[in-house]
Amino acid sequence: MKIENHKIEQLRELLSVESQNIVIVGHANPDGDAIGSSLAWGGILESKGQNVTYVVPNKFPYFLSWISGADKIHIYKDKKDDKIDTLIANADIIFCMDFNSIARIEALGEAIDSNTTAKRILIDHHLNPVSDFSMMFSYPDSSSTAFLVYTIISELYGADIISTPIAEAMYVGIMTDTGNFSFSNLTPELFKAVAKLVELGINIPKINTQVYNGYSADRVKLLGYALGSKMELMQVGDFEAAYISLSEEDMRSHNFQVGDSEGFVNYPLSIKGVSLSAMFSETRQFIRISLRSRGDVDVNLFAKKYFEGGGHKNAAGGKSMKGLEETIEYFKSAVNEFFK
Ligand SMILES: [Mn+2]
Repeated sequence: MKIENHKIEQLRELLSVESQNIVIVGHANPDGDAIGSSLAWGGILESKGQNVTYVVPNKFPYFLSWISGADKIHIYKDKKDDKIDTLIANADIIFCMDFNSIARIEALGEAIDSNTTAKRILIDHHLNPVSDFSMMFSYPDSSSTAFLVYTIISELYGADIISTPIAEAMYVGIMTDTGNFSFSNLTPELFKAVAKLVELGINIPKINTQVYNGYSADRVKLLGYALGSKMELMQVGDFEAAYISLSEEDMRSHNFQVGDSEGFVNYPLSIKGVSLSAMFSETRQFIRISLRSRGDVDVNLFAKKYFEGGGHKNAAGGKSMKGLEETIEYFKSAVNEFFK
């Protein structure tokens, strides 16, 4: 990943004015990368004398709440929020982190859309960004937005400006979006960045424990139930797929908290031969779909074609307004059509 010099210089110029009102927005159902990259980027801007507000469209998982600055993040909820609307209206710059289209952040997107004065800048690694932005740092070959933020900061100010808490936030994004360094785009530059973060004082075992070993017992039982009772396998020719479905009742009976089903979709891919995994989670408004794949199986295209979604080639998401059973039947016929 090479960030063009003129973009860095444009950003430097823009940020040379101190005390600007800056709003940093992460995507809906924020994950480790959305939260980590937002807090890392905002932390640097704060250290440079900017007034920074953090907003996400809805709650983020509890195992991310230890990250320095997480207590400052505003949750926009589904309806309008006057306090945050005012902050957005008074913003000089809005940074959009880890998503590729204003439409993806629902009610919060409408608030941003009705604001006409702030510059909107995208920092993201998802495919096919929509050109809603005055400036775009869109690098789909970056394994995470947090790594992109690291690279931008290194170019702008040098990596030595990064404090240990900011380095931790970055590492959370890098670690979670690469599946603990097991997915694609694991470049030498990424490991050099991680080496630098270690130099800056991060404690990898500690971060690993906080993110991956900080679950409730109910969550671990829900995982057992999801894999033991709710996973199905299917085959189209020699193409093998698996899916998990969780109803609202399944989640309620396991005292579901936001983030509890994070990562479930990865487990079916550990079955030899399975190259597509899907998870369906029932919410009040729609069925949320998470997709993961191996190798050339392109779930970005699949999600775009059938589930109003997208993301990356091997990790994408989407939704369905049909009921849970109907969505699963639709998924099966879609797999039959797309991967035959
Ligand atoms: Mn990401």
